[in-house]
Amino acid sequence: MDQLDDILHRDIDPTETREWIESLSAVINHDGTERAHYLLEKMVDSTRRAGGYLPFDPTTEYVNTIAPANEAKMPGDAAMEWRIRTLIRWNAMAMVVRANRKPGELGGHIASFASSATLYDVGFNHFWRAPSAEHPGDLVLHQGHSSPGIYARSFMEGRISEEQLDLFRMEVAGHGRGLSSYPHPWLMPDYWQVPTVSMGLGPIQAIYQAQFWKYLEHRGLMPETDRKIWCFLGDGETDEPESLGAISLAGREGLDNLIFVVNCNLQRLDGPVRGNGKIIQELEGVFRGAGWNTIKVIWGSYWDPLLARDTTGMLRRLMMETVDGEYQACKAFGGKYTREHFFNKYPETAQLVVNLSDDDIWRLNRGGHDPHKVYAAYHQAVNTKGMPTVILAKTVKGYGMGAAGESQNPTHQQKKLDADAVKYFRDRFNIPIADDKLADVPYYHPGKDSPEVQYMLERRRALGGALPQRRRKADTQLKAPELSAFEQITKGTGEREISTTMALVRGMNLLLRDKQLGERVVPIVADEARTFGMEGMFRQIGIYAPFGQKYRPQDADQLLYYREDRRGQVLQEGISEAGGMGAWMAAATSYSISNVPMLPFFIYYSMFGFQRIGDMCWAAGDMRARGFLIGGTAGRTTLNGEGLQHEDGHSHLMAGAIPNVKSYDPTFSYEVAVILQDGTRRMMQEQQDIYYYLTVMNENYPHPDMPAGCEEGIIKGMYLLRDGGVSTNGKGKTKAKAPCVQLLGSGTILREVIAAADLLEKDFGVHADIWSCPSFSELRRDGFDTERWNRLHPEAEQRVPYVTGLLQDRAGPAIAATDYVREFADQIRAFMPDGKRYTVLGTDGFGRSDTRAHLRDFFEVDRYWIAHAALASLAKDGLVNAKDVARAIKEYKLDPDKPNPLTV
Ligand SMILES: Cc1ncc(C[n+]2csc(CCOP(=O)(O)OP(=O)(O)O)c2C)c(N)n1
Ligand SMILES: [Mg+2]
Repeated sequence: MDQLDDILHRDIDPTETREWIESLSAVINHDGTERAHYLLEKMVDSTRRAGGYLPFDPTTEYVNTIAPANEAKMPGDAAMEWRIRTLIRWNAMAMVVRANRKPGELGGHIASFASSATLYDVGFNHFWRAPSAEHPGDLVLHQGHSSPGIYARSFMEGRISEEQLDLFRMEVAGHGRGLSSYPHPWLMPDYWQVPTVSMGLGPIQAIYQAQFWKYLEHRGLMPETDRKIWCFLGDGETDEPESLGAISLAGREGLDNLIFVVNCNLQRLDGPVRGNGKIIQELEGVFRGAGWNTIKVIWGSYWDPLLARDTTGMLRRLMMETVDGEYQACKAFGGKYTREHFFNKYPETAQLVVNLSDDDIWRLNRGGHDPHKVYAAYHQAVNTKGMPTVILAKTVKGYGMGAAGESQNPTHQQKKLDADAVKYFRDRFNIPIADDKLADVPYYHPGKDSPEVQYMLERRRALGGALPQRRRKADTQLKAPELSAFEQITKGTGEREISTTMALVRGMNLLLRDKQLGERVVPIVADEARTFGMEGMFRQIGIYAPFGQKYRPQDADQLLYYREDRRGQVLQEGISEAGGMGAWMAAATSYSISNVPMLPFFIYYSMFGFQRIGDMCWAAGDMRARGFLIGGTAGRTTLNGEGLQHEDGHSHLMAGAIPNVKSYDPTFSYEVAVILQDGTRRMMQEQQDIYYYLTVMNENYPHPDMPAGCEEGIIKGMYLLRDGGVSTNGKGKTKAKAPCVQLLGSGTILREVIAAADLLEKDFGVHADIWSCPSFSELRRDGFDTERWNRLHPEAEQRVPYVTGLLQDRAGPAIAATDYVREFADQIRAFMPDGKRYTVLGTDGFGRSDTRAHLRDFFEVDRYWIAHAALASLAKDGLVNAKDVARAIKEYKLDPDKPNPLTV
């Protein structure tokens, strides 16, 4: 590498070099840059053919991509915008400092927005359109911890009051008027659109939002416009795999509706991002390689004359050689230091600044702080066709904070400025607040009639209105089909065996045939459509391919061939669950972001959902996504051969932790139908901000007809599937003489429960009621809610939790078994009627590959283990003898010395 560097940077014949450059300039002047490019490519090719080794170099010089002569000129009043920006800077700082002078450790960030204020300002003043009658609006994803700057602008615009600024991070005390720490649509549903603060989730979402917009346009569901998605991210944030992991998709699909702005302040939380390298160069290489238009905004206008005078190329060389750690030090230590440690490295560069004072050197600004440079970059970005754009803007972390934080390693967490630091800030930005008022760090508002505010408002009016703003509901309300439309899956299958996955896919197909909803259904897969029997959709509705199908598919002669289409409806995201989830989130929030409600289904291996992309699932709840997540091949023993990494036994616990997720583990096809219908009604028709998680399985078995009147129980999470005739009239007394049990189950293990009931009856004369429990999680929510209400209303008539109500007149202990860990079914323990013993079986432990029968024996959830657990429970209640339990162990060949599956 060093040798190569040497060859590239050593000039053995500067005269010859100059001649070549001059020839090239002549070509550019005469025939334009494209001709020059063509000639260069030819020359590179000839050199290669002559045997020359020309390594791929994805980076360009460490200077601005747009030469000064090619910069679009910023319209408007730059001095006025500077003034507005200083006031926003001040108020953003003040809200954090004031919050942290109160008791309560509220936190907040100053340094991040300080570095990106200009990047936001230019966008707000000149580029970002709000939704209006004329335009559907752009989407801006803000860096989460820059939120104070966004609030400060809204304050200036009169959208947020001073009282609210003082309620920053005080959302409980604020009673709905508080300002959330970061962008959270859940907490500020009229304001924030996309949660971004979990690093990496902003960028990946932006990419899939952009893809989804093209999808909507190509499918004719949204008119083609010049709408853009602007995603702001930190340079440190690019280390997250989610930030860069999907950029090649954006390049491949030519997402020219997408603009990334990477705020390259060279620092993250602990220290420099690439102290020993240059993050901007690294990112340039990565993005260019992925097919992005890459615009570096490194140097501000004050550098232009210096660069123009750099005839020896030594300044450029110095710029390239200097690492980020050193650049950071220059901004931390000032002009004198910069002269000594930077410019004085070479006589040629020292000479360039000989006439500049140290203060002048200090004022040599970075590109991201120069609105003119930023404007030129944005202008080029919005006019770029056929590819996404990334703007790599070099900034200073803690810009304007002086000794309190500017370019200091710990600046990220600086939130308690002392009197000197506040005074410095005021002086630095000329804020008209008198010395004797400074102690309180008061907000500054110039008045709604002031030229500053009038200017801001005029700019926003011209761009369609205020931002950020979020739409709560789509204008179109889509009607869900009645349950009768799902007759194909509410009717039993007779002898025929199918899986719940097949039932689900049939249900989706029924929705696809719905006149109004059909085109709104978005099936999303991450290279597993065949796994779930969805390949029929390839042909039927096509796979979305932005450029159509340019080849004859291998299986073209088959009925269900692999059909790609510009108007295709299936989103095939390849092997990327994060991608599938990103696409799902885009579709699931389309009602809000584009006023186009869609009904997405993302179907994936359940193990690779909430566990692998759980933070996106959480963000989806925050952003009020609406749609179905389908955990396929679910169940630790039902997915059998795939083993430890595939067999899911805990996704329901994770789903249940997200407040607005409704999760279900159905057993029978009619249960799937009821959940699908109810979910569609609630999300599409009533526009409730909830989403669904369903596990479906790949075990085939016959499905019965839907029993009358079970719908409500399915939705609430539990209903009586088979009445064993053991209900009591009085409390705790059974009419039947024989011992009785209550058996509960969900998913495929419910079938083992049913078989266990038969064994108990046949072998031990024990009667059983059988309960199907499609949602232990919903039961738990109801139970705790009721319990809480009762506690708070001690004198009112006490309410009965749903589970309690169902079981209180039923005799015998309760036993539950599922294909998930014990905690899953254990969630309802607190709501067992008084005195009712509750035993839970589950699949705690690492999965492994084997047959279903072996696995269910191993995890102790098959019919024999369930029957045995029922007998053991009855014995504890004194309703059978220990001998009966021992007989079960013997007859069912259960090994008492078998190790606990949790431990092996
Ligand atoms: C997934 C995740 N990990 C860690 C954090 C904590 N965190 C918040 S901001 C930050 C540093 C951000 O640095 P950078 O992306 O460079 O942004 P800057 O503030 O410098 O603009 C960290 C580590 C987080 N928010 N999300
Ligand atoms: Mg940073």
